Amino acid sequence: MTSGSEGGSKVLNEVLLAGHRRDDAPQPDEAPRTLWKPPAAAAVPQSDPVATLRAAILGKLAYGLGKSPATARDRDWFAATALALRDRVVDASLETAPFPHKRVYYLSLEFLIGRLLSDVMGNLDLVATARAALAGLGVDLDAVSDAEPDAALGNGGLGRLAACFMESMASLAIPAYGYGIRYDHGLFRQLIDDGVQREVPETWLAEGNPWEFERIESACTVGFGGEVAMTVQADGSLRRAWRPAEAVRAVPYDTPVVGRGGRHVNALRLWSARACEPVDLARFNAGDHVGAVSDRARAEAISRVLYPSDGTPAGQELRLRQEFFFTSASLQDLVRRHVAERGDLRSLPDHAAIQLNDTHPAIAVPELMRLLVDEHGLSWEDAWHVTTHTLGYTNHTLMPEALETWPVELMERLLPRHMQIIYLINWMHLEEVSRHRGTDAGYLAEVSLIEESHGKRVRMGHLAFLGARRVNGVSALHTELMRQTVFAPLHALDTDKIVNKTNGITFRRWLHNANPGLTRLAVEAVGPRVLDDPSHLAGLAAVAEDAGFQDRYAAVRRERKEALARVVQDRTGITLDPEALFDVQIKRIHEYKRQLLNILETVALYQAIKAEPHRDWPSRVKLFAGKAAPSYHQAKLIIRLASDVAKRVNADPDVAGRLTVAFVPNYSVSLAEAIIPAADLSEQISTAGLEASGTGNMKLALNGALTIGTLDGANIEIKDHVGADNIFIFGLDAAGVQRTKAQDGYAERAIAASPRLRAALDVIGAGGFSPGEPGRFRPLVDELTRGDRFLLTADFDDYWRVQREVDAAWVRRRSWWRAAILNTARTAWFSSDRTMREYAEEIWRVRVG
Ligand code: 26V
Repeated sequence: MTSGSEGGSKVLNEVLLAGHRRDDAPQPDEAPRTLWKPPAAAAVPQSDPVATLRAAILGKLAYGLGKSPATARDRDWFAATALALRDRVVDASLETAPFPHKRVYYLSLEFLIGRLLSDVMGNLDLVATARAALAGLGVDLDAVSDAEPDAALGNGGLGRLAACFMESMASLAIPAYGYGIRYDHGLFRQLIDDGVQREVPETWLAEGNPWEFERIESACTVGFGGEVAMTVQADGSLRRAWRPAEAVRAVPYDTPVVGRGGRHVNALRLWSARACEPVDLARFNAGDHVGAVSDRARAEAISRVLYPSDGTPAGQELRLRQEFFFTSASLQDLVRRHVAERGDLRSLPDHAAIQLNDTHPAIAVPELMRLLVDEHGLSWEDAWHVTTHTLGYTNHTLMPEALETWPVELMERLLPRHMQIIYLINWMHLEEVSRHRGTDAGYLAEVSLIEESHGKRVRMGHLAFLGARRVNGVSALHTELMRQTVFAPLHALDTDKIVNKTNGITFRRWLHNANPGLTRLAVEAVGPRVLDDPSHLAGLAAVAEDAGFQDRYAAVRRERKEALARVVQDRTGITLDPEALFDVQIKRIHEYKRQLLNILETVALYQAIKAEPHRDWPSRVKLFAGKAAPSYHQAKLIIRLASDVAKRVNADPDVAGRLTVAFVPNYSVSLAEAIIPAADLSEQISTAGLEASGTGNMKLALNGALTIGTLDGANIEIKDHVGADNIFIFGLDAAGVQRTKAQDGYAERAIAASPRLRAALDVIGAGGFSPGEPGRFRPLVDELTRGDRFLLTADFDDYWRVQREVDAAWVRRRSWWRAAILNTARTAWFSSDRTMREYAEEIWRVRVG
């Protein structure tokens, strides 16, 4: 502050201090009661990092937020701290090479980020400094961290993966932009009313977002509808131009993503939809005040809410508008950048790699073609070469109901030029296929971009496949199944195109930040280099049998379990015993993930304990958390069953101290960060062949939970890494699932052969957990007895058997801790740094670092 501003600051101080002092506001030890001034930055010695950061925070509190310490709430301290740290990130970004040879563009409809404060502090090595800076003001860093809302711009695994990838790319100094939508409202908040899920809007932006920069100068326009005009060029050739009927402004907001050590910063660029005209003045002046803003409401609806469907194709026009909106804006942005930097768009593949996270941005194939051909005058052949050497496509599920297709009629109405381009791509593709493979109509129908079985629809997976240079699956099994099932006909045309990239997770968030106690132990055991290179975790194997180390490892777990018990008590009123085995299943609620199998086993265990109360049952806590899509009735019923079982079991003195069940509401990234370090057992029990990868499985194994799981997704690779002795595998494998499904009546036979399963189904079906409404859970029991699409009945007995092995293993506590430590020691490969290096080398062909 200069002396010239002193007078002004006096006035400002009076304004600041006119606010009410809250009784619970922290009383800062340095602030005078009457006149408070933020310390002048120049007066703080640079050699004192704590004082420097404290001054920066106080400066932001005053001049960024207009608040004094006396009136600041935790939320204000959070914003001030974030703004102060953002300055440091900006400083670091100015060091980041502005003109890299090649950039990655990661297009994703979802980025499930969670909180950013501890990420940023951790990567800037400022956690201790920030803690001390705030402590000197009487403010607790943990309370400040908790005041940050989660950025929940995603549904589950796919969105969280995008967030892990962004962090890893920054840490590896891979020049990258993440592109997505800045939803005003992220994933709904889940309330559980007497076991029933209720959705309420999430409001992460209600008090502003200190991390982002609005970049109005980089806004662009996205069109919809209208028609395609044809003009004859001077040379006699035809040129087509799309004349959209409607235009929406796309305004970008950049969130800097800082990598480990603050050496590299990338941007997450999220688009917000804005009307071109804020109000229709003619209508307003004619007295139609609502109609005057209706176009605006329609335009801005595009970025209003995240679709919570998690895979079930929404089938709604707004979803297609969201997909095209962010894809078009992102492509326009990167094309403009390329032209500015390099001039000729034919060199785009040398300088840009565009990754499509699932098919949500698959409209990029015709949109990039349109930009290149219609807007920039490239020949079709050149444009197709550029497109197919720039795009990559990641598939995240093979379940038929989750594969995106759009009605041709809708595409023609909303994106007429794109539909023409899709037809042209398809025509050329089918021509070539028939030249090489003959004209077998069945085969041609399988590889066509247009599915004609129930109305004409565009297959977005096929479109992405044709437009991409590489197509990848997310685990070894999933990639193999891609080749053998959904993409087999296309795979036959180019057997090099499908590659595997097993998913990973960022260890900075999921180990270092979420579990500082375990991180400290690892650093003590193998040295601080483990923070930069997780392969050093392998050194923990040497102390896996060391009783002293085991005790410290167990003490860290114990402390996290006590902390989690407080959270669960708070949210549910249920008391957990930290001595018990914490058995957790945390993920979206889906029939294929088989939470119901876990509940059936819980019910069977409850019955078994009641039948033999004097047996030595080890004490177990069954913890569930996860959201159901709002219209997914079976999933909501599964939540209700878990809650009803919890209510009855927890109230029954016969099982007290041996079995406790809790459904923890409103699962989120932040809740995951609290649960994962406290978990002893990780439930990964999907029907084999259906979970593409899973990433929670990796987070839990890394934190030392033992996995009970099927041979599905990345569980298989986790088993390969941790060793068969350190994981509990049960049930049918993917081939066994196929064989069993081919046999009629397998469910009936399985139920007949298992008295234990029968008894559990009987008590649920008869209303044993819903006495006020005996038929409540009939739909769940009916699904299992008539069809059982996800083979719960086929796997139940083996699951029960292996759960009893878990009981026995838990009792032999020394060997349990040995296995847990070996899980931590042997999961380094699941770092998303490894995944990103593989993408960089084999898909993007971009330099790392
Ligand atoms: C959604 C639905 C909804 C309808 C019923 C069937 C079904 C099947 C799958 C999905 C998920 C859609 C895409 C997705 O989120 N995939 C997830 O991607 C993660 C990151 O690659 C991966 O770890 C998960 O296994 C995969 O389900």
